[in-house]
Amino acid sequence: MEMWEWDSIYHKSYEDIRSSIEDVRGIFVAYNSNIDAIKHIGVVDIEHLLMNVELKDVQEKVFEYPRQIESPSDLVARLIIAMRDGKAAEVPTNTTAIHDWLTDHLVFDSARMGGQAGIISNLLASMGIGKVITYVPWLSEEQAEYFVDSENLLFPVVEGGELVLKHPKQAFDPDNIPKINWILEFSKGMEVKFAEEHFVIPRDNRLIISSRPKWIRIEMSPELYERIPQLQADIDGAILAGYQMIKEEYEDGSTYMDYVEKAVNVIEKLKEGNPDIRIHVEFTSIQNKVIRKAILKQIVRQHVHSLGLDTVEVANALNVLGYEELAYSVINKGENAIVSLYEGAVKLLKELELERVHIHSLGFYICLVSKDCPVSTEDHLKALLFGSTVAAAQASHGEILSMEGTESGLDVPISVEGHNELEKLEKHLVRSGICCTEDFENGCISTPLYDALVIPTKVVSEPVATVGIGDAISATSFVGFLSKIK
Ligand code: 8BR
Ligand code: GLC
Repeated sequence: MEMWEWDSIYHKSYEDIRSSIEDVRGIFVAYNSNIDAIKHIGVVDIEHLLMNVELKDVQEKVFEYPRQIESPSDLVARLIIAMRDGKAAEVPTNTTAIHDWLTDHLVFDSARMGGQAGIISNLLASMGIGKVITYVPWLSEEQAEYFVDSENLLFPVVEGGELVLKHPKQAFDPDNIPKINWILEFSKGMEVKFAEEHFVIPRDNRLIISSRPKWIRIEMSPELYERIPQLQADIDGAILAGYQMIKEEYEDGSTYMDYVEKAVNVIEKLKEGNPDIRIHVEFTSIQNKVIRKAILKQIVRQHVHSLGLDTVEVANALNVLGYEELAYSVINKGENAIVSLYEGAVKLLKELELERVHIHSLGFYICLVSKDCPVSTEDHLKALLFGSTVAAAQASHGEILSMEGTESGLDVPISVEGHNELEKLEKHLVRSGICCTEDFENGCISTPLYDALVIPTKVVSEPVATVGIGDAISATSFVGFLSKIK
Protein backbone atom coordinates (compact mmCIF):
# COMPACT_ATOMS: atom_id res chain seq x y z
CA MET A 1 0.00 0.00 0.00
CA GLU A 2 1.22 3.52 -0.76
CA MET A 3 1.98 5.90 2.09
CA TRP A 4 -1.02 8.14 1.37
CA GLU A 5 -3.31 5.11 1.54
CA TRP A 6 -1.87 4.23 4.95
CA ASP A 7 -2.46 7.83 6.03
CA SER A 8 -6.11 7.55 5.17
CA ILE A 9 -6.47 4.23 7.02
CA TYR A 10 -4.67 5.75 10.00
CA HIS A 11 -7.29 8.51 10.21
CA LYS A 12 -10.26 6.17 9.95
CA SER A 13 -8.82 3.66 12.42
CA TYR A 14 -7.97 6.35 14.94
CA GLU A 15 -11.54 7.68 14.88
CA ASP A 16 -13.03 4.21 15.05
CA ILE A 17 -11.00 3.07 18.07
CA ARG A 18 -11.34 6.42 19.79
CA SER A 19 -15.07 5.93 19.82
CA SER A 20 -15.13 2.19 20.66
CA ILE A 21 -12.67 2.67 23.51
CA GLU A 22 -15.49 4.38 25.41
CA ASP A 23 -17.04 0.91 25.82
CA VAL A 24 -14.11 -0.40 27.84
CA ARG A 25 -15.33 -0.45 31.45
CA GLY A 26 -11.92 -0.28 32.96
CA ILE A 27 -8.51 -1.77 33.36
CA PHE A 28 -6.34 -3.01 36.21
CA VAL A 29 -2.69 -1.94 35.99
CA ALA A 30 0.12 -3.23 38.25
CA TYR A 31 2.91 -3.41 39.62
CA ASN A 32 5.73 -0.96 38.93
CA SER A 33 5.42 2.75 39.51
CA ASN A 34 8.53 4.70 40.39
CA ILE A 35 10.01 8.15 39.92
CA ASP A 36 12.21 8.63 36.86
CA ALA A 37 15.02 11.20 37.15
CA ILE A 38 15.55 12.02 33.49
CA LYS A 39 18.81 13.40 32.10
CA HIS A 40 19.59 14.06 28.44
CA ILE A 41 23.26 13.27 28.06
CA GLY A 42 25.21 15.82 26.02
CA VAL A 43 28.85 15.82 24.89
CA VAL A 44 29.96 17.67 28.03
CA ASP A 45 28.16 15.19 30.29
CA ILE A 46 29.76 12.14 28.77
CA GLU A 47 33.19 13.80 28.91
CA HIS A 48 32.59 14.65 32.55
CA LEU A 49 31.54 11.09 33.41
CA LEU A 50 34.57 9.66 31.58
CA MET A 51 36.88 11.98 33.52
CA ASN A 52 35.59 10.53 36.77
CA VAL A 53 36.28 6.86 36.07
CA GLU A 54 39.34 4.80 35.15
CA LEU A 55 39.24 4.53 31.34
CA LYS A 56 41.02 1.18 31.42
CA ASP A 57 38.35 -0.22 33.76
CA VAL A 58 35.59 1.02 31.47
CA GLN A 59 37.28 -0.55 28.42
CA GLU A 60 37.37 -3.90 30.21
CA LYS A 61 33.80 -3.55 31.35
CA VAL A 62 32.56 -2.72 27.84
CA PHE A 63 34.00 -6.07 26.87
CA GLU A 64 32.62 -7.91 29.93
CA TYR A 65 29.11 -6.37 29.57
CA PRO A 66 28.08 -5.98 33.22
CA ARG A 67 24.50 -7.13 33.84
CA GLN A 68 24.33 -5.34 37.16
CA ILE A 69 25.78 -1.96 38.10
CA GLU A 70 28.08 -2.13 41.08
CA SER A 71 30.58 0.61 40.28
CA PRO A 72 30.73 3.87 38.29
CA SER A 73 32.81 2.10 35.62
CA ASP A 74 30.05 -0.52 35.18
CA LEU A 75 27.63 2.33 34.66
CA VAL A 76 29.78 4.24 32.17
CA ALA A 77 30.51 1.01 30.27
CA ARG A 78 26.80 0.21 29.88
CA LEU A 79 26.15 3.82 28.81
CA ILE A 80 28.88 3.59 26.15
CA ILE A 81 27.41 0.29 24.89
CA ALA A 82 23.87 1.71 24.76
CA MET A 83 25.06 4.85 22.93
CA ARG A 84 27.27 2.92 20.50
CA ASP A 85 24.44 0.54 19.55
CA GLY A 86 21.59 3.05 19.92
CA LYS A 87 19.81 0.36 21.93
CA ALA A 88 17.57 0.75 24.96
CA ALA A 89 18.61 -1.08 28.11
CA GLU A 90 17.63 -1.27 31.75
CA VAL A 91 20.30 -2.36 34.20
CA PRO A 92 19.66 -2.89 37.92
CA THR A 93 21.73 -1.55 40.78
CA ASN A 94 21.39 -2.77 44.33
CA THR A 95 23.54 -0.07 45.86
CA THR A 96 22.51 3.48 46.73
CA ALA A 97 26.14 4.48 46.07
CA ILE A 98 25.45 4.57 42.31
CA HIS A 99 22.50 6.87 42.83
CA ASP A 100 24.72 9.14 44.96
CA TRP A 101 27.52 9.07 42.37
CA LEU A 102 25.10 10.08 39.61
CA THR A 103 23.67 12.85 41.79
CA ASP A 104 27.22 14.12 42.41
CA HIS A 105 28.13 14.14 38.72
CA LEU A 106 24.93 14.97 36.84
CA VAL A 107 21.96 17.24 37.42
CA PHE A 108 18.74 15.65 36.17
CA ASP A 109 16.51 17.69 33.83
CA SER A 110 13.16 16.56 35.19
CA ALA A 111 11.51 14.04 37.49
CA ARG A 112 8.50 12.22 36.05
CA MET A 113 6.20 9.30 36.65
CA GLY A 114 8.19 6.21 35.80
CA GLY A 115 7.71 2.47 35.73
CA GLN A 116 5.64 0.75 33.10
CA ALA A 117 2.55 0.48 35.32
CA GLY A 118 2.82 4.10 36.50
CA ILE A 119 3.28 5.48 32.97
CA ILE A 120 0.45 3.35 31.56
CA SER A 121 -1.93 4.24 34.43
CA ASN A 122 -1.43 7.97 33.96
CA LEU A 123 -1.73 7.73 30.19
CA LEU A 124 -4.94 5.68 30.16
CA ALA A 125 -6.51 7.75 32.94
CA SER A 126 -5.69 10.98 31.07
CA MET A 127 -7.22 9.53 27.90
CA GLY A 128 -10.46 9.02 29.82
CA ILE A 129 -10.63 5.21 29.91
CA GLY A 130 -13.61 4.21 32.14
CA LYS A 131 -11.74 3.20 35.28
CA VAL A 132 -8.02 2.77 35.65
CA ILE A 133 -7.36 0.76 38.79
CA THR A 134 -3.67 1.10 39.48
CA TYR A 135 -1.71 -0.87 42.01
CA VAL A 136 1.86 -0.55 43.25
CA PRO A 137 2.97 -2.49 46.34
CA TRP A 138 5.10 0.43 47.62
CA LEU A 139 2.82 3.48 47.24
CA SER A 140 4.52 6.30 49.16
CA GLU A 141 3.29 9.88 49.60
CA GLU A 142 5.90 11.19 47.16
CA GLN A 143 5.08 8.52 44.56
CA ALA A 144 1.35 9.29 44.86
CA GLU A 145 2.07 12.90 43.84
CA TYR A 146 3.17 11.66 40.42
CA PHE A 147 -0.26 10.19 39.60
CA VAL A 148 -2.47 12.48 37.50
CA ASP A 149 -5.45 14.13 39.15
CA SER A 150 -8.12 12.23 37.34
CA GLU A 151 -11.31 10.91 38.88
CA ASN A 152 -11.12 7.65 36.95
CA LEU A 153 -7.69 6.81 38.40
CA LEU A 154 -8.21 4.64 41.47
CA PHE A 155 -6.14 2.62 43.89
CA PRO A 156 -7.55 -0.43 45.74
CA VAL A 157 -7.31 -0.49 49.54
CA VAL A 158 -9.00 -2.62 52.18
CA GLU A 159 -10.69 -0.65 54.96
CA GLY A 160 -12.77 -2.25 57.70
CA GLY A 161 -12.71 -5.49 55.73
CA GLU A 162 -14.15 -3.80 52.61
CA LEU A 163 -12.50 -3.16 49.26
CA VAL A 164 -12.45 0.59 48.61
CA LEU A 165 -11.19 2.41 45.49
CA LYS A 166 -9.55 5.78 46.11
CA HIS A 167 -7.25 8.14 44.24
CA PRO A 168 -3.59 7.17 44.95
CA LYS A 169 -3.12 10.50 46.76
CA GLN A 170 -5.66 9.31 49.33
CA ALA A 171 -4.30 5.78 49.49
CA PHE A 172 -0.55 5.97 50.16
CA ASP A 173 1.17 4.33 53.11
CA PRO A 174 3.17 6.97 55.04
CA ASP A 175 5.77 4.33 55.95
CA ASN A 176 6.71 3.70 52.30
CA ILE A 177 9.51 5.48 50.48
CA PRO A 178 9.82 6.01 46.71
CA LYS A 179 11.95 4.07 44.25
CA ILE A 180 13.93 6.39 41.99
CA ASN A 181 15.44 5.32 38.66
CA TRP A 182 17.88 7.33 36.55
CA ILE A 183 17.04 7.59 32.85
CA LEU A 184 20.00 8.63 30.72
CA GLU A 185 18.58 9.70 27.35
CA PHE A 186 20.85 10.23 24.35
CA SER A 187 20.22 11.55 20.85
CA LYS A 188 21.17 10.24 17.46
CA GLY A 189 24.03 12.05 15.73
CA MET A 190 26.03 12.88 18.86
CA GLU A 191 29.73 12.05 18.53
CA VAL A 192 31.30 10.11 21.35
CA LYS A 193 35.06 9.80 21.82
CA PHE A 194 36.11 7.17 24.26
CA ALA A 195 39.69 5.89 24.50
CA GLU A 196 40.58 4.88 20.91
CA GLU A 197 36.92 4.54 19.98
CA HIS A 198 35.04 7.21 18.13
CA PHE A 199 31.42 6.68 17.14
CA VAL A 200 28.24 8.55 16.28
CA ILE A 201 25.09 7.55 18.16
CA PRO A 202 22.86 5.83 15.57
CA ARG A 203 19.47 6.32 17.29
CA ASP A 204 17.69 8.23 20.02
CA ASN A 205 17.40 5.91 22.99
CA ARG A 206 18.14 5.58 26.70
CA LEU A 207 19.85 3.63 29.42
CA ILE A 208 17.85 3.07 32.60
CA ILE A 209 19.66 2.60 35.89
CA SER A 210 17.01 0.82 37.88
CA SER A 211 17.32 0.98 41.64
CA ARG A 212 16.46 -2.24 43.43
CA PRO A 213 16.08 -1.38 47.12
CA LYS A 214 15.83 -4.36 49.47
CA TRP A 215 12.19 -3.69 50.29
CA ILE A 216 10.96 -4.10 46.71
CA ARG A 217 8.52 -7.02 46.46
CA ILE A 218 6.23 -7.83 43.53
CA GLU A 219 3.22 -8.91 45.54
CA MET A 220 -0.05 -7.89 47.13
CA SER A 221 -1.31 -7.95 50.73
CA PRO A 222 -3.38 -11.11 51.43
CA GLU A 223 -6.52 -9.09 52.27
CA LEU A 224 -6.36 -7.25 48.93
CA TYR A 225 -5.52 -10.43 47.03
CA GLU A 226 -8.64 -12.15 48.43
CA ARG A 227 -10.83 -9.30 47.17
CA ILE A 228 -9.45 -9.04 43.63
CA PRO A 229 -12.43 -10.92 42.12
CA GLN A 230 -14.64 -8.06 43.37
CA LEU A 231 -13.11 -5.82 40.71
CA GLN A 232 -14.99 -7.78 38.05
CA ALA A 233 -17.67 -5.14 37.50
CA ASP A 234 -15.03 -2.48 36.91
CA ILE A 235 -12.56 -4.05 34.52
CA ASP A 236 -12.33 -5.77 31.14
CA GLY A 237 -8.59 -6.24 31.12
CA ALA A 238 -5.36 -6.05 33.06
CA ILE A 239 -1.91 -4.80 32.14
CA LEU A 240 0.80 -6.30 34.31
CA ALA A 241 4.46 -5.29 34.39
CA GLY A 242 7.38 -5.06 36.77
CA TYR A 243 8.14 -8.77 37.18
CA GLN A 244 11.76 -7.97 36.26
CA MET A 245 12.19 -6.86 39.86
CA ILE A 246 11.75 -10.39 41.20
CA LYS A 247 15.06 -11.58 42.69
CA GLU A 248 16.49 -15.09 42.65
CA GLU A 249 16.91 -15.12 46.43
CA TYR A 250 15.76 -12.94 49.27
CA GLU A 251 17.36 -12.39 52.66
CA ASP A 252 14.46 -14.11 54.44
CA GLY A 253 15.14 -17.35 52.54
CA SER A 254 12.31 -16.98 50.03
CA THR A 255 13.16 -17.35 46.34
CA TYR A 256 11.87 -16.23 42.98
CA MET A 257 9.64 -19.30 42.91
CA ASP A 258 7.60 -17.86 45.78
CA TYR A 259 7.08 -14.62 43.87
CA VAL A 260 6.32 -16.37 40.60
CA GLU A 261 3.60 -18.29 42.42
CA LYS A 262 2.17 -15.11 43.92
CA ALA A 263 2.18 -13.48 40.47
CA VAL A 264 0.28 -16.39 38.94
CA ASN A 265 -2.19 -16.43 41.82
CA VAL A 266 -3.09 -12.78 41.24
CA ILE A 267 -3.76 -13.54 37.56
CA GLU A 268 -5.97 -16.45 38.60
CA LYS A 269 -7.88 -14.19 41.00
CA LEU A 270 -8.48 -11.69 38.20
CA LYS A 271 -9.87 -14.49 36.05
CA GLU A 272 -11.99 -15.81 38.93
CA GLY A 273 -13.89 -12.51 38.93
CA ASN A 274 -14.20 -12.32 35.16
CA PRO A 275 -13.41 -15.41 33.06
CA ASP A 276 -13.45 -13.28 29.88
CA ILE A 277 -10.85 -10.85 31.15
CA ARG A 278 -7.79 -10.34 28.94
CA ILE A 279 -4.38 -10.11 30.58
CA HIS A 280 -1.50 -8.27 28.90
CA VAL A 281 2.08 -8.42 30.15
CA GLU A 282 4.45 -5.67 29.09
CA PHE A 283 7.88 -7.23 28.87
CA THR A 284 11.10 -5.32 29.39
CA SER A 285 14.85 -5.67 29.43
CA ILE A 286 15.57 -8.37 32.05
CA GLN A 287 19.27 -8.94 32.65
CA ASN A 288 18.94 -12.04 34.86
CA LYS A 289 18.28 -15.03 32.61
CA VAL A 290 16.84 -17.24 35.37
CA ILE A 291 14.22 -14.59 36.11
CA ARG A 292 13.63 -13.86 32.41
CA LYS A 293 12.97 -17.51 31.72
CA ALA A 294 10.76 -17.97 34.79
CA ILE A 295 8.64 -14.95 33.84
CA LEU A 296 8.12 -16.28 30.33
CA LYS A 297 7.66 -19.95 31.07
CA GLN A 298 5.88 -19.80 34.38
CA ILE A 299 3.98 -16.52 34.51
CA VAL A 300 3.26 -15.71 30.86
CA ARG A 301 2.81 -19.19 29.41
CA GLN A 302 -0.71 -20.54 29.95
CA HIS A 303 -1.81 -17.61 32.13
CA VAL A 304 -1.46 -14.51 29.99
CA HIS A 305 -3.26 -13.63 26.72
CA SER A 306 -1.16 -10.85 25.33
CA LEU A 307 2.53 -9.91 25.40
CA GLY A 308 4.11 -6.62 24.35
CA LEU A 309 7.81 -6.22 23.63
CA ASP A 310 10.45 -4.44 21.56
CA THR A 311 12.93 -6.10 19.20
CA VAL A 312 15.78 -6.44 21.70
CA GLU A 313 13.34 -7.98 24.14
CA VAL A 314 12.20 -10.45 21.46
CA ALA A 315 15.84 -11.55 21.04
CA ASN A 316 16.24 -11.82 24.82
CA ALA A 317 13.08 -13.89 25.11
CA LEU A 318 14.06 -16.21 22.25
CA ASN A 319 17.45 -16.67 23.84
CA VAL A 320 16.10 -18.14 27.07
CA LEU A 321 13.47 -20.18 25.25
CA GLY A 322 16.25 -22.11 23.47
CA TYR A 323 16.33 -20.25 20.10
CA GLU A 324 19.81 -18.76 20.41
CA GLU A 325 20.53 -18.58 16.68
CA LEU A 326 17.24 -16.94 15.86
CA ALA A 327 17.79 -14.51 18.75
CA TYR A 328 21.17 -13.59 17.33
CA SER A 329 19.84 -12.93 13.86
CA VAL A 330 17.05 -10.70 15.25
CA ILE A 331 19.62 -8.27 16.62
CA ASN A 332 22.57 -8.62 14.26
CA LYS A 333 21.28 -5.85 11.93
CA GLY A 334 21.64 -8.16 8.91
CA GLU A 335 19.42 -8.10 5.82
CA ASN A 336 17.22 -10.78 7.32
CA ALA A 337 16.75 -9.33 10.80
CA ILE A 338 13.10 -8.47 10.10
CA VAL A 339 12.43 -11.97 8.77
CA SER A 340 13.95 -13.45 11.94
CA LEU A 341 11.88 -11.06 14.00
CA TYR A 342 8.73 -12.34 12.31
CA GLU A 343 9.81 -15.95 12.81
CA GLY A 344 10.57 -15.11 16.43
CA ALA A 345 7.03 -13.75 16.83
CA VAL A 346 5.65 -17.04 15.50
CA LYS A 347 7.73 -18.95 18.07
CA LEU A 348 6.61 -16.70 20.92
CA LEU A 349 2.93 -17.01 20.02
CA LYS A 350 3.15 -20.79 19.95
CA GLU A 351 5.64 -21.51 22.75
CA LEU A 352 4.00 -19.14 25.20
CA GLU A 353 0.47 -20.18 24.19
CA LEU A 354 -0.55 -16.57 23.62
CA GLU A 355 -3.63 -15.10 22.00
CA ARG A 356 -1.73 -12.04 20.86
CA VAL A 357 1.92 -10.96 20.66
CA HIS A 358 2.67 -7.35 19.76
CA ILE A 359 6.22 -6.43 18.74
CA HIS A 360 7.03 -2.75 18.33
CA SER A 361 10.05 -1.44 16.53
CA LEU A 362 11.12 1.95 15.25
CA GLY A 363 9.04 2.34 12.08
CA PHE A 364 6.87 -0.77 12.17
CA TYR A 365 4.90 -3.17 14.37
CA ILE A 366 4.30 -6.89 13.94
CA CYS A 367 1.40 -8.40 15.84
CA LEU A 368 0.52 -12.08 15.67
CA VAL A 369 -2.81 -13.40 16.89
CA SER A 370 -4.13 -16.88 17.44
CA LYS A 371 -6.89 -18.25 15.22
CA ASP A 372 -9.37 -18.47 18.10
CA CYS A 373 -8.97 -14.81 19.10
CA PRO A 374 -12.46 -13.24 19.21
CA VAL A 375 -11.41 -10.03 17.42
CA SER A 376 -11.29 -9.66 13.64
CA THR A 377 -7.96 -8.95 11.94
CA GLU A 378 -9.37 -5.61 10.70
CA ASP A 379 -10.07 -4.56 14.28
CA HIS A 380 -6.65 -5.73 15.44
CA LEU A 381 -5.14 -3.60 12.69
CA LYS A 382 -7.15 -0.54 13.74
CA ALA A 383 -6.04 -0.97 17.35
CA LEU A 384 -2.39 -1.02 16.26
CA LEU A 385 -2.78 2.08 14.09
CA PHE A 386 -4.45 3.81 17.03
CA GLY A 387 -1.51 2.81 19.26
CA SER A 388 1.00 4.16 16.76
CA THR A 389 -0.88 7.47 16.59
CA VAL A 390 -0.95 7.87 20.38
CA ALA A 391 2.74 6.95 20.60
CA ALA A 392 3.59 9.57 17.98
CA ALA A 393 1.72 12.20 20.00
CA GLN A 394 3.61 11.12 23.11
CA ALA A 395 6.99 11.21 21.33
CA SER A 396 6.18 14.73 20.05
CA HIS A 397 5.03 16.21 23.35
CA GLY A 398 6.59 13.96 25.98
CA GLU A 399 3.24 13.51 27.69
CA ILE A 400 -0.43 13.00 26.86
CA LEU A 401 -2.82 15.00 29.03
CA SER A 402 -6.15 14.15 27.39
CA MET A 403 -7.74 12.16 24.58
CA GLU A 404 -7.66 15.37 22.47
CA GLY A 405 -3.91 15.44 23.09
CA THR A 406 -3.52 12.24 21.07
CA GLU A 407 -4.91 13.80 17.85
CA SER A 408 -1.62 15.47 16.99
CA GLY A 409 -0.17 12.00 16.37
CA LEU A 410 -2.16 11.92 13.12
CA ASP A 411 0.06 14.70 11.71
CA VAL A 412 3.27 12.73 12.30
CA PRO A 413 4.48 11.12 9.07
CA ILE A 414 4.74 7.36 8.61
CA SER A 415 8.34 6.22 8.70
CA VAL A 416 9.80 5.68 5.23
CA GLU A 417 12.53 3.48 6.75
CA GLY A 418 9.89 1.37 8.48
CA HIS A 419 7.92 1.04 5.23
CA ASN A 420 11.10 0.01 3.36
CA GLU A 421 12.04 -2.49 6.04
CA LEU A 422 8.64 -4.12 5.67
CA GLU A 423 9.30 -4.64 1.97
CA LYS A 424 12.06 -7.09 2.90
CA LEU A 425 9.60 -9.05 4.97
CA GLU A 426 7.03 -8.89 2.20
CA LYS A 427 9.47 -10.41 -0.30
CA HIS A 428 10.26 -13.24 2.06
CA LEU A 429 6.65 -14.04 2.99
CA VAL A 430 5.42 -13.89 -0.61
CA ARG A 431 8.35 -15.98 -1.87
CA SER A 432 7.73 -18.62 0.80
CA GLY A 433 4.02 -18.76 -0.02
CA ILE A 434 2.96 -17.55 3.43
CA CYS A 435 0.89 -14.73 1.97
CA CYS A 436 0.19 -12.86 -1.24
CA THR A 437 1.36 -9.32 -2.00
CA GLU A 438 -2.10 -7.84 -1.66
CA ASP A 439 -2.69 -9.20 1.85
CA PHE A 440 0.73 -8.08 3.01
CA GLU A 441 0.18 -4.60 1.66
CA ASN A 442 -3.15 -4.36 3.46
CA GLY A 443 -1.39 -5.27 6.68
CA CYS A 444 -3.50 -8.39 7.37
CA ILE A 445 -2.01 -11.83 6.78
CA SER A 446 -4.00 -14.96 7.34
CA THR A 447 -2.28 -18.35 7.64
CA PRO A 448 -3.72 -21.68 8.80
CA LEU A 449 -1.88 -21.39 12.12
CA TYR A 450 -2.17 -17.71 13.04
CA ASP A 451 -3.11 -14.28 11.72
CA ALA A 452 -0.55 -11.50 11.45
CA LEU A 453 -0.81 -7.73 11.32
CA VAL A 454 2.13 -5.83 9.94
CA ILE A 455 2.04 -2.03 9.85
CA PRO A 456 4.38 0.86 9.12
CA THR A 457 4.32 3.32 12.03
CA LYS A 458 4.66 7.00 12.66
CA VAL A 459 8.07 8.18 13.82
CA VAL A 460 8.77 11.60 15.30
CA SER A 461 12.06 12.96 13.95
CA GLU A 462 13.04 14.72 17.17
CA PRO A 463 11.26 13.02 20.06
CA VAL A 464 11.04 14.89 23.38
CA ALA A 465 12.04 11.63 25.11
CA THR A 466 11.97 7.94 24.28
CA VAL A 467 11.27 6.57 27.74
CA GLY A 468 7.73 5.27 28.02
CA ILE A 469 6.90 5.25 24.29
CA GLY A 470 6.90 1.45 24.21
CA ASP A 471 4.46 1.45 27.14
CA ALA A 472 2.18 3.89 25.30
CA ILE A 473 2.24 1.76 22.13
CA SER A 474 1.42 -1.48 23.91
CA ALA A 475 -1.15 -0.13 26.37
CA THR A 476 -3.21 1.83 23.87
CA SER A 477 -3.14 -0.92 21.23
CA PHE A 478 -4.22 -3.43 23.89
CA VAL A 479 -7.07 -1.23 25.11
CA GLY A 480 -8.08 -0.72 21.47
CA PHE A 481 -8.14 -4.51 21.11
CA LEU A 482 -10.23 -4.85 24.31
CA SER A 483 -12.73 -2.36 22.91
CA LYS A 484 -13.39 -4.71 19.99
CA ILE A 485 -14.06 -7.88 21.98
CA LYS A 486 -17.75 -8.52 21.56
P1 8BR B 1 10.59 0.37 24.47
O1 8BR B 1 10.42 1.49 25.43
O2 8BR B 1 9.79 -0.83 24.87
O3 8BR B 1 11.99 0.05 24.10
O4 8BR B 1 9.90 0.85 23.12
C1 8BR B 1 10.33 1.94 22.45
C2 8BR B 1 9.48 2.10 21.21
O5 8BR B 1 9.28 3.48 21.02
C3 8BR B 1 10.16 1.61 19.94
O6 8BR B 1 9.83 0.27 19.67
C4 8BR B 1 9.60 2.53 18.87
O7 8BR B 1 8.48 1.92 18.27
C5 8BR B 1 9.13 3.74 19.66
N1 8BR B 1 9.85 4.97 19.33
C6 8BR B 1 11.13 5.34 19.60
BR1 8BR B 1 12.39 4.40 20.54
N2 8BR B 1 11.43 6.54 19.11
C7 8BR B 1 10.31 6.96 18.51
C8 8BR B 1 9.99 8.14 17.79
N3 8BR B 1 10.89 9.08 17.61
N4 8BR B 1 8.73 8.25 17.28
C9 8BR B 1 7.82 7.28 17.46
N5 8BR B 1 8.08 6.13 18.13
C10 8BR B 1 9.30 5.97 18.64
C1 GLC C 1 10.96 0.50 33.31
C2 GLC C 1 11.87 1.35 34.17
C3 GLC C 1 11.26 2.71 34.43
C4 GLC C 1 10.81 3.35 33.14
C5 GLC C 1 9.98 2.39 32.32
C6 GLC C 1 9.68 2.97 30.97
O1 GLC C 1 9.80 0.17 33.99
O2 GLC C 1 12.13 0.70 35.39
O3 GLC C 1 12.18 3.54 35.10
O4 GLC C 1 10.04 4.48 33.42
O5 GLC C 1 10.65 1.17 32.14
O6 GLC C 1 9.12 2.02 30.15
